[in-house]
Amino acid sequence: MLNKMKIGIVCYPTFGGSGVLATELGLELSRKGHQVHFITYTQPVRLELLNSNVHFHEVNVPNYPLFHYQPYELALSSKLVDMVKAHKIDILHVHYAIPHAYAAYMAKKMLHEEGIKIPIVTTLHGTDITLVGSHPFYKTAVTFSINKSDAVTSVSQSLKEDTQRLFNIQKEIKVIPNFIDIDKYKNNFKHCERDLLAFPNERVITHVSNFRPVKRISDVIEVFYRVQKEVPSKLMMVGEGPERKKAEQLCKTYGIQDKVVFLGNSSEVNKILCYSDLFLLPSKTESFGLAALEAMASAVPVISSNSGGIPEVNIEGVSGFLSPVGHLDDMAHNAVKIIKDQAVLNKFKKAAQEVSTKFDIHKIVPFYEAIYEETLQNSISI
Ligand code: GMT
Repeated sequence: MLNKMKIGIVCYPTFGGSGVLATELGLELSRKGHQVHFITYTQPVRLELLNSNVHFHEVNVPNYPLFHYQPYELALSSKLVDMVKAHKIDILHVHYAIPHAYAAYMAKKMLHEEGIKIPIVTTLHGTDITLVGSHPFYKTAVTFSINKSDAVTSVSQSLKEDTQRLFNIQKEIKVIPNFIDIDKYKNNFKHCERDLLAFPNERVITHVSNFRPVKRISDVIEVFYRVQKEVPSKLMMVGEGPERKKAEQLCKTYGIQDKVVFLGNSSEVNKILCYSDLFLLPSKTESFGLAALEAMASAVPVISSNSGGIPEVNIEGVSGFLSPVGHLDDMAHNAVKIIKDQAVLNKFKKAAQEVSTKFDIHKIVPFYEAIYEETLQNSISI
């Protein structure tokens, strides 16, 4: 029987995968009876249910003309100290190393001065390691704060290996894969308005991301352009980000703007996935690919690149197909193979959903609880 804990969660509250994962984790922990405190600069997007076990504490960074850069780490570490003391938080779980692990370590040191012990669990999500964290401007501080965490987890084996390759890490890194609440994605939208978006003879292809260069948004359009020439289809582009304009322009260049719908950020991703036949994720790198897992849980097969941790989620020939980054003809060929024949599509849909059950919230969250328990035990005995 696990003890009920008071857990502080620090994350990016936006539409990114790490924030979504952290929020879903906090909500599930609260349902299991733990008291969860989200400490972040705005209320996380998926945090809708404030209840007696879920609390949100906003980090404010006051503007001051002298500052060219606002010192968020400073405000966050002060807030962490105050919240740990005010709510007697047992453990801090920080998602995304930069700057959360660093700010948490500062808070830990400040609390130590007052005789308060607070262990820190850091979860590495991907870009904090592969894209941003390994930049020479950040690397020293990122290495330091990972090594100073009491426990470190990564969302895939691939990310663990990347971290060990790119940084001098002495700490053990435990792999705890991302998860989703499978029940939320079981098709409850049988009568969804598919007809509003596509004709009955058309397939619906979907992409969901933050439209950053790492997602290779133009590859999504390129693959779709090839596919729709062979199978009548519509493309749903869900999300916002710097590559959106370029993608819209590419659609115009190809004359397919009437077949591609840019939906912006949506809080109804599961509804959109419910009427999708195929999901595209051609990313340059992806530590896990939470968006692909959400698609699979909705019985949507995935055409993806084979980079990073994606092969740990999307299983070749079962839940979809994987190609080397930028192999657009191969991706399009595989996509057509899945969607052109209803029987084949049905087989992939079923298999994708089956694979996704491995990552169900009820199977994965106990691993985090075990890490908290173990970390707390170790910190008491030190
Ligand atoms: O995908 C992004 O660019 C956002 C980023 C984030 O931190 O929110 O996502 C990363 O973390 C997700 C949750 O663990 C993973 O599913 C994504 O694969 C990972 N993104 C990359 O590695 C590019």
